[in-house]
Amino acid sequence: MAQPAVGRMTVAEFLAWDDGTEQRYEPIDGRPVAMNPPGGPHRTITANATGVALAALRDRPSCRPENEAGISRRRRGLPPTFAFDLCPRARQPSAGRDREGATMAERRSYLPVSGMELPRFAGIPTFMRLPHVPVEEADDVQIGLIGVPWDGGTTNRPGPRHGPRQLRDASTMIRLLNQATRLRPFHMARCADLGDCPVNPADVQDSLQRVSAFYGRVRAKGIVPMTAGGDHLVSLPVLRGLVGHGAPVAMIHFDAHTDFYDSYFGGFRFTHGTPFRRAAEEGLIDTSRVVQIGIRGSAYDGEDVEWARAHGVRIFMIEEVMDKGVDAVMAEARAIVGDQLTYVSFDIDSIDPSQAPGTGTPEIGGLTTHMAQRMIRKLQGLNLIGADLVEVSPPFDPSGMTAWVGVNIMFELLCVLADAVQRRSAA
Ligand SMILES: [Mn+2]
Repeated sequence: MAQPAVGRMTVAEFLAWDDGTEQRYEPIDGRPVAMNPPGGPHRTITANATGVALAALRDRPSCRPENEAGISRRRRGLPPTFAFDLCPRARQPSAGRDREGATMAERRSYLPVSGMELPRFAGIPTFMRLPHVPVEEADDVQIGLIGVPWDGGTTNRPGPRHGPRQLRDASTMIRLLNQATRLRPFHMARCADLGDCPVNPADVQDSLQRVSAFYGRVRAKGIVPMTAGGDHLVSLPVLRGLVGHGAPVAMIHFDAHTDFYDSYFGGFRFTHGTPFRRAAEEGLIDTSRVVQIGIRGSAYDGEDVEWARAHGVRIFMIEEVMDKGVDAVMAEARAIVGDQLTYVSFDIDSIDPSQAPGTGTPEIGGLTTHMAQRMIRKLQGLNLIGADLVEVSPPFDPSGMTAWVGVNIMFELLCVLADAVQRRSAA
């Protein structure tokens, strides 16, 4: 086939195109990629070869003039391009730089699509309008936003399996800058939507294995996960994958419930009320460095709280939180986890149901959204290895308010995760 004229190519043209050389080109990261044939003209295509919809690609940061690649092009005196670039699979020998002098890192962009370019209600939603990068291709991603659409551990009102999709939609509202802390997480760490973790809605143990295997791959890539559940049992396989056979980690856990129960329904040990009992037994968390914040409500018998306290967990019941205030509580929490590797788990039901009603087990008298924001910001500087936001249940969230709360909590968590990533990579 003759080479098409320089300019835009369709996917079909790209796939059919043979430039008559040994050089082969293929997409990287499952996203639009650049193609600069050595010695040949710069070409662009209008969709990638992995079948991602054209409309989605138009929304990609790599297509936008304000993204890193665009800035890089401007810096080099080149016009911004809305087309994405294709990179030759076989690297050119010049230290990984292409004909225009750009490195691979400069070519890729992990910035969200700007609401100044494409309205926030438009386009195919990914978490925070980040690029979608499958985990097997996420070689330079530092923070992966991951959905776990599963609620097989739910004992009462189900629905968090629908959480990731609604959270992705709501997350299109999130912007770049945290005005309170001045952190810009997307500029501090390369963030991407790694998609949804595979699950089996009809089998608890199979799902636990699938999730832990997925997070094992995330860990192997050195990616810090920001998880959107899913019910709270999701945290167990996430910790299994993330900690593996390593030393138990510290944890800061926001919740109305301890989730330290032993079993339900006559000995069944895997529900969203038991994940941290299992995590403690399996050596995934160090209970002497676990802090729980916001615990309240009526209880079965208090056995969960007694067991946790007997194993060194610091439980801040909601009354103590309200009496002492955010700063004092978080100062003590920080002192307990110290510089240990620390996981953060945030159950949306820690927030008062007047502000976050869409959850399976609401308890009155909870944290306000503002308190939660202030508390998460106090995690900056800790040695964080990952975080989750769980129990958003769209069927009980007709206003969509709970998802708004959830994605803003995710953004606060992302800010402190990005800070941890940035400091570790600078060390
Ligand atoms: Mn919970």
